[in-house]
Amino acid sequence: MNMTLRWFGHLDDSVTLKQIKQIPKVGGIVGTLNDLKAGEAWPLSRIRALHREVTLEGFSLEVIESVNIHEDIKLGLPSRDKYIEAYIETIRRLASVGVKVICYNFMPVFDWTRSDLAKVLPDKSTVLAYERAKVEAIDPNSLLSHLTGGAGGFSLPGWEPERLQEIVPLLEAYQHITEEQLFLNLTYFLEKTVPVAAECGVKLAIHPDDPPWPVFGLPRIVKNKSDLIRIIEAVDHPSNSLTLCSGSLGASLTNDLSDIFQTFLERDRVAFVHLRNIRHEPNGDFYETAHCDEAGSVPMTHLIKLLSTYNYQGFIRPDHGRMIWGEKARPGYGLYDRALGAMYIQGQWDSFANQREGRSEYETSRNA
Ligand SMILES: [Mn+2]
Repeated sequence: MNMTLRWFGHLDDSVTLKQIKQIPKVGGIVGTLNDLKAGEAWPLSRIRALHREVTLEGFSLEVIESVNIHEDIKLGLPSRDKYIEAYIETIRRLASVGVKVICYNFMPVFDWTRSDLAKVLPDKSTVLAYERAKVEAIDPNSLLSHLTGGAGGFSLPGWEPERLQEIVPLLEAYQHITEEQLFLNLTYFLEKTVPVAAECGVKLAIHPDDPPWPVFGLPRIVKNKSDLIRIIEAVDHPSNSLTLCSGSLGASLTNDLSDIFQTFLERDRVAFVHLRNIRHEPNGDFYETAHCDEAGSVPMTHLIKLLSTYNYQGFIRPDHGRMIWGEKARPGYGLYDRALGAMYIQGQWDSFANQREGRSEYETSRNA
């Protein structure tokens, strides 16, 4: 397991690399160039600058999240080919600096949806939350201003205003796209990109829909186990891989996280893991919580044990954390709670590794 933390770059993150360096065991940064538009080939100079910045602080840069996919690819428009060409160029350039995994999603228009960026929990920490009734009562444009207004000036990944300027015509364009058509458009994209990724030693790792059900009537095709099986079989190659996100998949009460993790670990198609805990309300709404088992509905210890049992060698990161200790940061991406999450995951991992390898914890500490 390679522990990483997501970082949005020195211009767009309240958290510094030097701070992340003080979290034990975080060896890699999950980087991004958040300001680039979907469809644009990432400039090699920018990629190299990011790589230099991250490696100078002693981290690896082997995972990128996200290289966003242009809507024309998802819509299957004739112009998709030029955007796929640009995507392929980005894959090649990222591979040239040693990137191994590219996390992306295939959600139409919105990368993720929440009704609240700062729900107050009883201990006064704040978290992202989803109330179905609130989301259904609001039009997408108002939700956009609600969310960007509550983000404290930080850009929200996937909710960049430029990208969403054309929101109404985009929503109309998707009126004709069924889930079946969207899946065919994903397959078309994978058929072109996976061979290049394979040649470069890169794994494409699709992120599940968040939440894993249709929002604003838009089609969703990365919701559950059968969707994930269909996707990895569409182009059956290890470079067509998955990001398993416990918070996104776990938001649906019908998803069995234990079964999903086992299925794809067994098939060796997990390139990246996001561990986030959420708690379900009785009506199916959910809010995000601290990473430990008792804080939420996700069987976190069990999932870490599965990763250990399969001797998972890929990348992992604590996903969204709570905002605690008065921190001002991008919602979900504060330093403090993600650091606590990283240590919870790492502690469990060490404990299972000791059990698996028949070592006592005393030996481990003596050898350190
Ligand atoms: Mn995630």
